[in-house]
Amino acid sequence: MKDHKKLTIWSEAQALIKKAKEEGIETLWDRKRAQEPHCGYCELGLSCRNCAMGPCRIDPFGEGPQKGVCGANADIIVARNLLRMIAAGAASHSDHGRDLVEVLYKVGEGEVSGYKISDFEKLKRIAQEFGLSIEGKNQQEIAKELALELMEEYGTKKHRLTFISRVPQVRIELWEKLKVVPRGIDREVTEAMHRTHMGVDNDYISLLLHGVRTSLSDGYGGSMIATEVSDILFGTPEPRISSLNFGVLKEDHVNILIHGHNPVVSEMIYLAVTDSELNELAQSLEAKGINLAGLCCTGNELLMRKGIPMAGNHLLTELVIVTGVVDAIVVDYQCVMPSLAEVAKCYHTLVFSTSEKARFPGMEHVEFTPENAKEKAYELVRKAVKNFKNRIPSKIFLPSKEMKSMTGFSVEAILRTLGGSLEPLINAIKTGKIKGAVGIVGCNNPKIKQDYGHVELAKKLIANDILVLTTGCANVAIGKAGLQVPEGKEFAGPGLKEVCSALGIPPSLHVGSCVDNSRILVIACALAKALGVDIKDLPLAGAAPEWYSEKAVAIAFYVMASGIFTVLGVMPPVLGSKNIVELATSGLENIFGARFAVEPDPLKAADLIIEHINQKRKALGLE
Ligand code: BF8
Ligand code: SF4
Repeated sequence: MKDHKKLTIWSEAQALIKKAKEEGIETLWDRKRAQEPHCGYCELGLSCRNCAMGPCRIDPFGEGPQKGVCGANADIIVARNLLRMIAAGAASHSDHGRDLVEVLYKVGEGEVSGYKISDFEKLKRIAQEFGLSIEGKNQQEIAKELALELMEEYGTKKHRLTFISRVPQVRIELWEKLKVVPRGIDREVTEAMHRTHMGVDNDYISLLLHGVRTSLSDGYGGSMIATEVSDILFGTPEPRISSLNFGVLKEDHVNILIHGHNPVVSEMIYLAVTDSELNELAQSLEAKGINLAGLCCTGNELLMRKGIPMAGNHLLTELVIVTGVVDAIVVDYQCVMPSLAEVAKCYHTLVFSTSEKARFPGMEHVEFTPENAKEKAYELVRKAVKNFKNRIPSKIFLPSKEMKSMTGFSVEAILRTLGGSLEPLINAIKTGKIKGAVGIVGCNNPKIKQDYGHVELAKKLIANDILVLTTGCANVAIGKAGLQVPEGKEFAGPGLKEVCSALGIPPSLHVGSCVDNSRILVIACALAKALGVDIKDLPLAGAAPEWYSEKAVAIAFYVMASGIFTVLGVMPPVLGSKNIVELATSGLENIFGARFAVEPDPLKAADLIIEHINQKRKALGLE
């Protein structure tokens, strides 16, 4: 059976899976097969190990136990598990944001070399948004004061997070009524862990409302901080063309991959890779130069700001090593499979971990701090260059296909493209040239043929004149399908095609990494404010066709709570509670003006979204 063809839509990836198999390399697809069937209780959300009276499980068929030892029923257990997923996701995005805030503080203190303020205008703008006076203050002073304000967003002193003010007033009032306005980022995450301890919150609705509050502390807190501070430190992205796929690796160059999420590490590696002395060293070892490429979200960060190409998304991170031409991978944290070092052992690839909080067996740990990051980056790049000579020629196989992709659509860049205001976009929506907009976000999950969900959903939406915005791993998929270059307009319906031609933009816009979903929130808020309506009234939707991570659950919740219909391609572990399924797929509509749907078939998911957008247009009087 040619089953490698069923695992991913890309022929180059299929060829590498085949090569891995021939070379005896185990991949995530092999391990997934070994795990099947997955535990049914866990899939339904019906297992609990929150205390040592358990673990407990609820029998979904009603024959076995219906309560845990403490008396928790299916609703309570499913809700607690879901809240813990949201808390973990919000914590991950937000702790990443905190690492950036600490760098900003140290730049303000003048303690770090390598890092600097790249967008002073944005620094001033955000400082003013926080009520700071900038009069007569220099860059460093403002950076330090803003960093201290941002640290306070994580605390417990505030009535509500500062960026909540970006939200339309009607939505804030709704959140206030429901008591879901986030007060402090760490506070909501901590409270989520408290509420889910045995004997605390045992009302599934109250648990899920806190889930909403925790997710909002991510979307309008940790993630938004991560985006804004990354822009201040490393530059606000602008549209540019770069490339995607395994073909961005170069056989005659030293290839270094950066993987993870935080630009604090990858920006320093970028700095080292552009150093002339290290490039001369590479040439002296018969390489033509040093080639840097990205994986996952830290790749998206460098792609957005520096045009550094992307070798692949989540499920391709093992396969990229199988090419035999990767001289080093530098990882920070999140979505880094612990298997990478195992795969690397079979080739000459060096794998380095860099974060104090993310260790991996078999990786060499070179710890980065804001103070030593530049020096450590040079050290790692030097090691990678010297490793070029250790390549094993018989193991090299590099599928050379490379796809062009346009990137860099920050909110600022979108506004500039539109000529300074949202008016042209609003007009295009009003006239129906653009029917609506959909964020396609999130991961890969081996439960879905890799990238099939992303690509088919995006194609059908743009063919129906719906503008697509992408973040995270969805971006690589949709970019490789040719939809993120201006020529991609050929796939678009006539109205969207006309708009793309006039503006010179693709029908699907890359807005960044997963924390950059906050950019989509900013646009949605600004559109609603400009039209004088709530976000729920806009012809918008969100989709995560191949999500896998707890971060994606947090994202799904803050998108829904913002009033945006959200379609998931993979079932979350909730089917064990009829009440929660009913609430998520219909009851929420009456509370937040938005709900969830789960639809693994991307073509059917597109139909749900098109229907939803048509309804919203009708309600706005825009048929
Ligand atoms: O934050 S999309 S697999 S890389 S979780 Fe991970 Fe999912 Fe990719 Fe980025 Ni986001
Ligand atoms: Fe069992 Fe309750 Fe403990 Fe969970 S919290 S493991 S349901 S006793």
